[in-house]
Amino acid sequence: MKKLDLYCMALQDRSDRVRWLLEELKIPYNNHFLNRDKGEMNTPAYRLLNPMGRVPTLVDGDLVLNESAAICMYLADKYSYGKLAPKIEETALRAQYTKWMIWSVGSLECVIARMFTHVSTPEEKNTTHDYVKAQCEVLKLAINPIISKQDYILPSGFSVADIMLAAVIPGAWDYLVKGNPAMEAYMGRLMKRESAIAAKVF
Ligand SMILES: N[C@@H](CCC(=O)N[C@@H](CS)C(=O)NCC(=O)O)C(=O)O
Repeated sequence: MKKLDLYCMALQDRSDRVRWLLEELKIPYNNHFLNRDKGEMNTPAYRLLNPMGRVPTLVDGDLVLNESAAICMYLADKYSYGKLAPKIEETALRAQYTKWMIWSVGSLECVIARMFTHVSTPEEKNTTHDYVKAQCEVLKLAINPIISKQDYILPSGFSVADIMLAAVIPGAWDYLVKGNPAMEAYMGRLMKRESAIAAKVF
């Protein structure tokens, strides 16, 4: 099989979940590390792959894809359909899966990311952390009841939705995981996976 190409800045940016999934699927791939400070994400050649000059970008033959959640959905459908991604015909399960994939970036990561972007003064940092902490209490209302009663986010077992969640959750470890036994156990299970270790996600 021809190697896939994964563009990133480092192992622990938003390419982490894609790399973890590639390891789970045992798909051969090349990591292409781009140095933002040297302008490598701003070259005409890279802007053709990602017009925003961001990472990750996956190239699989003729397909060029951005957005980490979309890349993971694509890979799971193409290389692990019905295993790491529920089939379309499993309508209710697929709906839950899609919901968690979108939730991981659209509800969770966008909140956590504020701790990197909205912290330019000590006052702003305090306000941001208070906001993220409060939001995490709301986010826990969605996830905690589920991981308290089952090992993985879908009742069918481990899926790429767990990869997305486990890659994003540590960004707010103190607010989501610390002192939360269900989440500690959930993260413990996922952090032990050989593929996560091979991909150096944590
Ligand atoms: N929603 C996108 C976010 C992509 C993103 O913002 N990536 C960061 C690295 S983790 C980036 O490329 N930052 C460089 C920049 O914004 O200049 C995804 O999940 O792929």
